[in-house]
Amino acid sequence: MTQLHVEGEVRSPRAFGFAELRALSDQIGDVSRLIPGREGSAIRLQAVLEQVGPKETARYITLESTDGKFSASVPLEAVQEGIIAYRFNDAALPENKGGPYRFFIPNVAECHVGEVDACANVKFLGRICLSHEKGRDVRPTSPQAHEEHHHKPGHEHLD
Ligand SMILES: Nc1nc2c(c(=O)[nH]1)N[C@H]1C(S)=C(S)[C@@H](COP(=O)(O)O)O[C@H]1N2
Ligand SMILES: [Mo]
Repeated sequence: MTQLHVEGEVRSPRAFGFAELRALSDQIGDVSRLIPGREGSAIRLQAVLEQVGPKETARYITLESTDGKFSASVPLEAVQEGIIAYRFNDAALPENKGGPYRFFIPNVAECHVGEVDACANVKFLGRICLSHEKGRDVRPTSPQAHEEHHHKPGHEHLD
C-alpha cells in the first residue's frame, strides 16, 4: 500500500500509512467543515510533523506527488493549518478525490495569488520534505501555464 514519506530536516524521518495516520490524535472528521465542497476525513499536518520532529533549520515544506510529476514548495510557516485528507467512509481516500493522501490548505488564495495558493493543494501526495532552502516547485506560474497544466492528460480538476 502507498505510504506517505515525511523526511528532510526532521529528527525522525518515517513513513505513514492509513493505520498510522488513523492512530494520531487531531483527526478532522469532516473536511467540508474546513474546506467547503471537499469530502472525506483528514489529519492535521501539525500532528504528522509532531511525529517526526522538525529541526529548527526547517523553513520550507515541499509536497511531492507519488509519481514525482508534481511538486510544490512553500514556507512552512504559511501552512500551519494544512491538513492531509486520507480517509473516506473509513476507507482510503479514493484517487478521484486526490487520494490516498491529499494536501489541503484551508482558506488558501486562488491560483497565482501569492506564494501560497490553491496550486499547492497537492493530490496523490507521496512525500513531504522539510528543508532550509525552498525545494522543487513545478506549480504553473502564469494563467496561461496554468491553463495548459490543466489540459495535460491526467491533470484535470477532480470532483
Ligand atoms: N499531483 C498533483 N496535484 C496537484 C496538481 C497536479 O497537477 N498534480 N495540480 C495543482 C493545481 S495547479 C491545482 S489548481 C489544484 C486543483 O485541485 P482540484 O482539481 O481538486 O480543484 O491541484 C493542485 N494539485
Ligand atoms: Mo492551480
